[in-house]
Amino acid sequence: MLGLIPRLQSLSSSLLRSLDSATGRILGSQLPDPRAPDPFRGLLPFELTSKQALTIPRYGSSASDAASPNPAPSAALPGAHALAPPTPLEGSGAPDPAPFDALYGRQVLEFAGVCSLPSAVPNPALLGACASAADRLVSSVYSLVAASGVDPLRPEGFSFLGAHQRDPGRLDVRNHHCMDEAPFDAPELGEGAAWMPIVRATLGRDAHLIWKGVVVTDPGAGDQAWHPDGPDVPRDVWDAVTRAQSEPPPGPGTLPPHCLTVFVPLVPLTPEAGPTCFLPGTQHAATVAALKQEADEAGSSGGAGVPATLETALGDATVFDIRVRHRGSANKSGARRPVLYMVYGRKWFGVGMHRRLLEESGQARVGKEPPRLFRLRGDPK
Ligand SMILES: O=C(O)CCC(=O)C(=O)O
Repeated sequence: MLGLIPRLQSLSSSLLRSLDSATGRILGSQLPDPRAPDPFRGLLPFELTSKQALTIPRYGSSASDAASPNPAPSAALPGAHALAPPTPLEGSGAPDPAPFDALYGRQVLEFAGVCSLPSAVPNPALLGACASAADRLVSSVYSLVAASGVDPLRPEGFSFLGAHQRDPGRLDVRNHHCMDEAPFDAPELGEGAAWMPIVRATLGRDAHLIWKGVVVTDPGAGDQAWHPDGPDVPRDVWDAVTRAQSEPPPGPGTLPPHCLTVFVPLVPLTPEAGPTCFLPGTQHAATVAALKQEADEAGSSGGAGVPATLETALGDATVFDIRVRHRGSANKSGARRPVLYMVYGRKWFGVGMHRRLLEESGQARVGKEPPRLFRLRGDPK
């Protein structure tokens, strides 16, 4: 009788797990197990379509406890910060939350290409100051565009160095010099950011910031087209750079991430404001092929085209591999929707290689940079 209770308990937990898995399949989202040696056993990357499935736990949380195969970053990860005892956040009296599980973060990024970090910037005052600064930046960029003789409201948009309007009502301003000034220079948005251990675990300890900017979407702007944020790095280029650095070449299959973007929405991304949507796993050629097959076969419902729609609360961050297809959705709220972003690359990947790959893939005109509108980060004053 005594032996029966644990057996019944284990039976009911395995029944619950099967039920969970069946419900997940019906609803289109599966949950990985961060504590398992293979967290994605039996799953396909495009099945991780819920925020919960893509969330990285913090060290010490029940989802990433002492039984985790991922030891604390200090033990396992060069470059990740040590698991320090919680200290109060400046001015808030609240304890500093434990770091995110960086090794699991890397696993999710390699598998699904996108992950979610709840309360990564638990500082509403800072985010509010960034939203106001983003508003001022938009006004100043629109004035500069108008002064250059281009109508900032023309339907075909505009493209200057660091300022692009590809779709009506959605302005992307990157590497403006103000990104190195207050409030954007806050440590929790820079080297001290909660995502940095995951970025370094994924791209190497010498990963570096390439771009920092804001995408600001006006009320009334529609859904973006699905897109990756840059061309793939061809395997021969990977092989050449790793050979030149005496590093082992990448293994067969999907190449590891070379560049990651971190989105920090400066307002909550509710269904009205327009969450960013991702097609998990689209950094893998196999997922892209499955998507294409679904598009070609009428009535097919393989699942590779089901997006992960990542609604966010203020302070949440989303990290993604730039090869993953994503899009900003329509802003149906009455307010502007600013998203701060940081783009990080492996030590050998930067603006120069990105530009070269755009030119080689026919996505940019050779040797023709767009005109400059303002002083960029790092330019002499
Ligand atoms: O605004 C968003 O949610 C995504 C923006 C984006 O992906 C882009 O501008 O390339």
